[in-house]
Amino acid sequence: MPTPRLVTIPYSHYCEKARWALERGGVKFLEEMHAPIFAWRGALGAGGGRTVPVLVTDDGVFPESTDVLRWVDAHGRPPEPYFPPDMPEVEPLVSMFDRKLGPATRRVGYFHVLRGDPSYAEEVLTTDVPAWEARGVRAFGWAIRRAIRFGLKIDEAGAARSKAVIDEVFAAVNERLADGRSTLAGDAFTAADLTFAALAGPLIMPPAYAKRFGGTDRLPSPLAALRKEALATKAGAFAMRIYEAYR
Ligand SMILES: N[C@@H](CCC(=O)N[C@@H](CS)C(=O)NCC(=O)O)C(=O)O
Repeated sequence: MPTPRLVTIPYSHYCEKARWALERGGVKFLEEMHAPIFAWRGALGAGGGRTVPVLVTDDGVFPESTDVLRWVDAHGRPPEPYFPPDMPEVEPLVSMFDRKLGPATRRVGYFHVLRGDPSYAEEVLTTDVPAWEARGVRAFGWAIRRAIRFGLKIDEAGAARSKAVIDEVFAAVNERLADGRSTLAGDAFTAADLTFAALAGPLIMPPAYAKRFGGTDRLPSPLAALRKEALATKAGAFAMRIYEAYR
């Protein structure tokens, strides 16, 4: 079969979720990386919607990160299935993280990256993307940052609301972990663990993901403070442990 192609924004946590699932599933794929805004063209051109990741394979186009995990279950060799048929609790957990946690950590992450040093923001936005897109981001940096802020409703009030959503999701995860379990559903690593850890990424910044932000030492200080606070929670420490054990 032709090599599957994954269209991404390199630092996107939904893209990290798909990349992690494919790599762990032993799938060889090509990653086509774009800067934000420029990614619309890549995603639509691949047959997806406006968002990334989009996985393009022989047997279809998958424009949702969770569908990428399902595709890997069917076509890859993950050490354990992401959606075990006998664990119905995995699906609603993944869906809750996709709907609530992902948008919330993205807004908080963008809020702090975009309002800090513009050259740092530019570096995050352009690392690993085609040279012409990077030139475009540099030339129209202010307009691109404004478009992201506008498109994703990134402002002080939005970031505060999103932080409250993160706290709510973390509280639900803390509660789930209270019985001492080592993974979220049953005793096996599943899509629920992978999705929680990947989508908590912009806050938890495990080193394997933080490299997309220049490493944990270069995080804007308010984001570094939120990271410290999150890592002190059971859920935050859990996300880090999942990264270390399964990424
Ligand atoms: N439900 C989608 C969400 C993906 C998503 O929101 N991707 C963001 C990057 S983190 C994106 O492409 N945003 C571009 C836009 O909204 O215009 C999934 O799970 O794949």
